[in-house]
Amino acid sequence: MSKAKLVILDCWVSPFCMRVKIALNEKGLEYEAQAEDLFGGKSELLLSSNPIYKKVPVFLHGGKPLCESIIIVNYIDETWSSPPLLPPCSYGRAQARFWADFIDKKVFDACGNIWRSKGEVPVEAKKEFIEILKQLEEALGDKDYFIGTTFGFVDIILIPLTSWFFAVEKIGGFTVEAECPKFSNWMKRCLQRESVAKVVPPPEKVYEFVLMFRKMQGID
Ligand code: GS8
Repeated sequence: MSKAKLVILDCWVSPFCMRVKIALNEKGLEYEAQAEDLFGGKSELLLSSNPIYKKVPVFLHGGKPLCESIIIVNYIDETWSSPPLLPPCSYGRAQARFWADFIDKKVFDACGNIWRSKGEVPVEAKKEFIEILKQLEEALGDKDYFIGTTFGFVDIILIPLTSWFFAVEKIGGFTVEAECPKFSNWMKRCLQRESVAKVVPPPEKVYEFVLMFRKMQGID
């Protein structure tokens, strides 16, 4: 096992950074989270470690940078094998990666189409968001977690995004619990885990951030 220093270039409200921190917590690893000021000015370290996208998270393993949250979580799982986040068989791993990719392509943008909207939230935006959650709910089925019986890769990729759902619900005028009760129960189950609870901010704080961001962008 490697003992090199672990650093994450972080932003508390970023669901992508939360993924990396949850994965590190699941592995029981010590790390340093260095807060980036994404509005005021990014650090030289961020700009030099992620010159392509200039985004957080960046994960530095003994000073060597890695970018893109899903790639980082995969790397963490490969480097520190216990407990495993991905299933043991290649078919299970491929399924987990399919859902992680689906979540990345769909959920954040669908949230944004609601919380960024000016005036009345378009009915189609709400419909699309609920539709995506229903697809995820179907994939979850009667299981406690997405792939397998234990909390793992897909749960880590998805749960941070739900910290923005309260803001989405307030602005969109609906509740996830009423629309997707099984999904909502999965959320509650995951949020009780220590690795997650330590990292995911209170939804009201994210809502305040969203309201501030809307003002900054001239939406309100
Ligand atoms: C997304 C990272 C990202 O959007 C990943 O790591 O999975 N696909 C990437 N990071 C945002 C903060 S969260 O919205 C960011 O760093 N934004 C700063 C910027 O765009 O300048």
